[in-house]
Amino acid sequence: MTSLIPFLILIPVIAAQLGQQHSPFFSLAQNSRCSTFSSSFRSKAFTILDAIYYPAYAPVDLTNGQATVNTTALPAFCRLVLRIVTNPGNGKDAGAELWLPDEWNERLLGFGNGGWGGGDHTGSMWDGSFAGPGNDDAIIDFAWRALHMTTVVVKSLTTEFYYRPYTKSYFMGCSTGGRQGIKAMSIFPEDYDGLVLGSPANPFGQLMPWQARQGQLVHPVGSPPWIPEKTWNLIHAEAVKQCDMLDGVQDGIILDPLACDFHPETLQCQSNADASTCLTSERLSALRHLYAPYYVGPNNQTYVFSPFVPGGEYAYPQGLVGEKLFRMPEDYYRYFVLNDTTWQVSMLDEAVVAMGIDTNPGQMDVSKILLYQRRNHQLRNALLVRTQTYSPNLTAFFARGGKVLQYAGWDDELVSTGHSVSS
Ligand SMILES: [Ca+2]
Repeated sequence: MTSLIPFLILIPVIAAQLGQQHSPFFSLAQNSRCSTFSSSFRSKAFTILDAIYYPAYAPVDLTNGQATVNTTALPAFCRLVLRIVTNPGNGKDAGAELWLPDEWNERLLGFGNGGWGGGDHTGSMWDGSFAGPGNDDAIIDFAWRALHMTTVVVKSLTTEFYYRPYTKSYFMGCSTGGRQGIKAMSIFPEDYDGLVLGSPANPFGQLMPWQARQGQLVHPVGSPPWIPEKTWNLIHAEAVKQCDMLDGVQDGIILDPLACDFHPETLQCQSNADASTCLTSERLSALRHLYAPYYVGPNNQTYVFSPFVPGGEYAYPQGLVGEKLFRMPEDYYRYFVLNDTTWQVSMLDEAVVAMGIDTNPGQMDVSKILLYQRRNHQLRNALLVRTQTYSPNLTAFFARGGKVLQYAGWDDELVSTGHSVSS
């Protein structure tokens, strides 16, 4: 049994106003119920590791490698620490928590993960080594299974705890959490009635090579195309200068970056210029690629992912084009796709890109995204010959009245916005 722990908290939504007082007797009863519940409700589907009652406004500090929770602002609740069996065949399980407020409005709210949330709790949320090599159960749990199994269990537990069922179930997630929500809508349309999804890391098999490629365009640090942070500031000022007024308000904000036809060549260095005050031809070339959609394949006909947009230059060096290469793509190919712990991002080529998309590890993307059709199964001979439309198929979710809000940040330094914008 491995220790894959997607840190999912499902919180029955708090009905009471935070300032509302509870009677001492009521809290005492709830405290008792919290402590006895774990021994009164047993199932092969899960284990309750711990049950802790927090009085109203008690300190709650659960900060660890994957989550930051440190507050005194919560009403009284019972916290259940769970292990959810995700593969009964081999005992594979995943971690989750269920928070049950004393006063409940009969609604559930699930929270998704970020980064490699779904990895080992003892490591960083950016460490994907939990997945391999060859840990298929961990990959499937990360892709979709742990969330679904957890959702099923906590719905049952909540009903038992309150002696009545929930009326609505909601989900919130950003980045990886956004992808989790899209996947849930697609294959388990009954799991949630409404979802709020931010900057979904989706399609993951296309996001990963794009993230790797953005870094490769400027690395290594100090090489001719490398763009230092102070130069990014220069580029940002120029982008704002060119496009701020497109929205009619001079406020330093480019309201619609897609309307901005940014020409960074206005910053091109003239002969004998100080390179810290302008863009060399190598930097300018890198910038053009960073701000252009990522295509691969014969004649660059196959779309992979959307680009950075003008206006976010103060954020981009904090992410994919910073001094330290973003780790997720390397771990994705090492542990999820290639089972090769020596693989490095500098080895990324179009055959590896195709391999990742074709493999779709754990079926984590909402559908088999057939951007590529390989002529045979030899990686070396992978060819990119076909483009198909991305189709998440959310018909069943919407047919039952499901609702979703999706948002993205134009200046997101890790997940560009084009995947959330229809044109
Ligand atoms: Ca403006």
